[in-house]
Amino acid sequence: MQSIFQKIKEIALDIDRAIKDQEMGYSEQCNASGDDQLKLDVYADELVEHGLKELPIVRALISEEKEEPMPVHPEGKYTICYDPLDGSSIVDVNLSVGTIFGIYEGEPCGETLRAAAYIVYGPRLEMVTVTAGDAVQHYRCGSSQLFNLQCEEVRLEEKGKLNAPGGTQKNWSPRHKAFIDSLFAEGYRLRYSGGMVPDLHQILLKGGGLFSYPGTSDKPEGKLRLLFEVLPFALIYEAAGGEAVDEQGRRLLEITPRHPHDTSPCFFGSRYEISRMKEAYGVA
Ligand code: AHM
Ligand code: MG
Repeated sequence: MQSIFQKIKEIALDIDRAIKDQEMGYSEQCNASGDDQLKLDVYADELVEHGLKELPIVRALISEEKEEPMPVHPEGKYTICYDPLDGSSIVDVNLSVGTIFGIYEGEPCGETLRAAAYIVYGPRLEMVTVTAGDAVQHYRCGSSQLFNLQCEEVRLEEKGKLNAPGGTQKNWSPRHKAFIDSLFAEGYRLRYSGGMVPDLHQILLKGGGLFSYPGTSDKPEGKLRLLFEVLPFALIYEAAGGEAVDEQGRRLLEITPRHPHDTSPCFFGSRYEISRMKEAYGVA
């Protein structure tokens, strides 16, 4: 696993440079979920693919930007699913974006997820990693281009103060709206940038809160993809002492996607906010 994390650090430096230097316009393609691809999405995808392909331990790659899985080394152990540039719709306005990795052993699903990592490209370059069963680690890259360990065990508090509610409010269910309103009425503060990496990173490092992306009238299965976005963060939040569930209150890590690009409504938070969600949704 260390060879994969090491390679991810190298890829992070390459993508960070590309964000700063490359052209921002749209490519002429769209991805498997039907989103228009930026030239930067395509380039970041190539950087991840070329980097990870070098590792004999990698059996296959599945990218959010590609329709089909890509076989790599038949003898390899891990299938790595990744979102090369999450939040690409906010990269043009210079908000933070990220890259997310889920490292699976066998058919990718919650049960086979062995490790996860994400990179945040913000004013600083940071990385968070976890291997199943171990603590969540937080790194920051200095001017030496080295990732220095900032915290060897990131932990969520029992209850946080931040609320990051995703999706278009007009399309929320009345139940979801009432739940989100009740958190604000309790004193929670709105923190939502439109990038799940910086939004979840903020909640993780500030000790807790809730990030939600529910099923909506236009997207009943939510927007966020299981293999590349939802499951890696579920592993990280659970390992940090929080919880990650769907609208039935089921652990996201118990979900098996039927298709690599399947999405799921999702709720990530510290224990208190998730217990409030389960009560509000009647799934406690
Ligand atoms: P992307 O992978 O196309 O960038 O979309 C994922 C992003 C997440 O980072 C973010 O949480 C979500 O889309 C925001 O969606 P919305 O604007 O509907 O709240
Ligand atoms: Mg994404």
